[in-house]
Amino acid sequence: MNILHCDMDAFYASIEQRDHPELIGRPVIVGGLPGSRGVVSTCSYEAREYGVCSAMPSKQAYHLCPQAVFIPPHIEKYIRVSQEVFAILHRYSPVIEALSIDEAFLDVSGCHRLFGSSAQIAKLIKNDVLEETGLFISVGIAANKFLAKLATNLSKPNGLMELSNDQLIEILPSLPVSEIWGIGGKTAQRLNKAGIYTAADLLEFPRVKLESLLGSNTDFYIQLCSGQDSRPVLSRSDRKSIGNEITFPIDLSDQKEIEQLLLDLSCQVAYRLRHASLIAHTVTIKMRTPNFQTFTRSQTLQQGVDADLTIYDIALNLYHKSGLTGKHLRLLGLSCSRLLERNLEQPALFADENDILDKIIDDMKDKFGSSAIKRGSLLHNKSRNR
Ligand code: TTP
Ligand code: MG
Repeated sequence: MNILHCDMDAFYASIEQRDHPELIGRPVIVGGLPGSRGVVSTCSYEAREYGVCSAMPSKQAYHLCPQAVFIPPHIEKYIRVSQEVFAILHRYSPVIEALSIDEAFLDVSGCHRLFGSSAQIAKLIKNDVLEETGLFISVGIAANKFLAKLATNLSKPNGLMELSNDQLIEILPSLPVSEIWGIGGKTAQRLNKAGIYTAADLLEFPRVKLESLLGSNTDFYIQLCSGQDSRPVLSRSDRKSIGNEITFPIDLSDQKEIEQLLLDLSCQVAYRLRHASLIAHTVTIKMRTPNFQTFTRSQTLQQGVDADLTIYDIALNLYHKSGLTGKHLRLLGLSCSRLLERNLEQPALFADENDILDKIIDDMKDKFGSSAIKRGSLLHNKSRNR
């Protein structure tokens, strides 16, 4: 059992409780204020008892829990704490894959001589995090990433769980499909409609029919439902690609709308590249038609790219040449691969003229959140606002 999944408890809300001790033990909601059109970023476990959760409109949260203390987010502070937590994680393994501001996988296979068993390493991490930040982190231990994350979720808050094979046999079959990593709300609904509610239901379902529900990911989910996951923990420099995709609420064929979404995806992916100080030598777009056929188109470039509009130009060109313009699509994706550390590549002879604008946009996103600023042409994106 060499994979650890670490995730801070109620991250933003716990930081606010730590900094305002009078809030300890009370329902605290970080996010938009109740009078605004904002949403909940997160809330303390006390507020979760009333049904409040992340991404819920703040108005609804207020309705469920009017006595909660609402606090606007202080992102810069949360980033600072995140850096402290990641510095602690780096003490215990060089193989770390960050998943978000407060969550990471560690592969500790090579670390036992120095620090002891996986459970001992988890305890050391929990102690250090509590001592140095005053916050709780939950740690799940298992043989692979999927199970380690499951162990964390099962043990939260202030959890530490090593998922044994016996526990696995007991827990996994009845696990709701909505709890399986990567199965979002929409897919879970589709599965439920077909009578698949749990991992065991999914494994019993005829494979051919399953494929019409899960497409090219069918085998991957079958493996997860059997407790298998062969994906390695990838530290940043091992990362093979960075990508985002959108499944549309209804199939889209409007070329302008699809182009806008490509621009949106290009900006999201380019931002992630720049944040990781990486540049990409291959840009790939992925399109899935309503009958679940998936098409990809790629371009490999001599000079690495990380600018919003450069990536968009390439993606747009790939879309125009794909033979799928005007066709209905149910999913659109964009990914960048053949990644190189930015400072390892010779700078381009002429700096990309978009660099300065990207830098300004990045600074604003870092300060105010990734939805705080968008390119003007994205503001009227109908599908995103549906
Ligand atoms: P999570 O780890 O998903 O949530 P959490 O740490 O608040 O609670 P727990 O892990 O104990 O369930 O997300 C980490 C932070 O990311 C969270 O504190 C706030 C932010 N966040 C958002 O801003 N919006 C969201 O929709 C989610 C899910 C998280
Ligand atoms: Mg968390």
